Amino acid sequence: MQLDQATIAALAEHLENAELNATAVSKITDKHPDMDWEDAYAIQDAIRARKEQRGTPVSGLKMGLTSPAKIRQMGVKEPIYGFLNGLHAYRTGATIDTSSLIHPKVEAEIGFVLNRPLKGPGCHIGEVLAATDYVVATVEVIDSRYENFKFDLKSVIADNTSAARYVVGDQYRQVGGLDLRNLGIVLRKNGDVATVASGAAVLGHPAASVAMLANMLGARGKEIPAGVLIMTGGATEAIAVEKGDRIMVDYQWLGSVEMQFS
Ligand code: 0L1
Ligand code: MG
Repeated sequence: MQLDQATIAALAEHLENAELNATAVSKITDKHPDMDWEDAYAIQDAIRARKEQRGTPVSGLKMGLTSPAKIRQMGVKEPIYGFLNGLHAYRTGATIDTSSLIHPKVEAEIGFVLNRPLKGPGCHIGEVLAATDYVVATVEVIDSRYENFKFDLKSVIADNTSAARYVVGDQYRQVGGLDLRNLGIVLRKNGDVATVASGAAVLGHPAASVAMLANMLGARGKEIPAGVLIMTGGATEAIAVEKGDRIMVDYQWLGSVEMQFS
């Protein structure tokens, strides 16, 4: 690690305040160009600890940058992970207030819930599918705390991978007999098709994203707990939204997820 504990704590407070005040800041590597991957995840962990100390529940985990569409859009290449804030969970049909967000975007994701914990190294798709309780359609609302969504990988890891809100569908499906690779996704904004994708867009198979998460956590001595939501990363590129927009995403076999931005 390159940063001392006081700097990590100060950067966590800086980024969390940017989130809470819905105010964009410049990317933290501008002032800390030598920070490394461990520093980046340590800042994210410190943000999580600040929230948990205030009683905020952590409701799950997320992968980011797992599809070619996202990698092309953001120009940063490696999958990364973050945590989900239980106070920011919505059900399909929800209205989401944009006044507490900076520059929100939506992306369609496939969610997994496990019936037993998974830990790497060596976790693979077969193990994930055997441990899957159900899959569910989800939409992530991301909102980078960085000006104009401009960042590098370390800055965005520290900023909890732009996690802001998420919306969950109401159909829970077991994976047996489901072809998750060929699961089609159509995202409509105000009635017009904005983007389409299939499950294979996520690392070839969305369960590969869960396996990668277990392996990334395992490398840090952690695991994926049973019973929490795991978002596998945007299959589509992220679509900008603003007050008044209506988003509807259809997922083959998993139903739809809808939301209104107010
Ligand atoms: O969930 C995501 O894919 C977000 C990854 C971070 C980059 C971004 O803000 O798009
Ligand atoms: Mg995402």
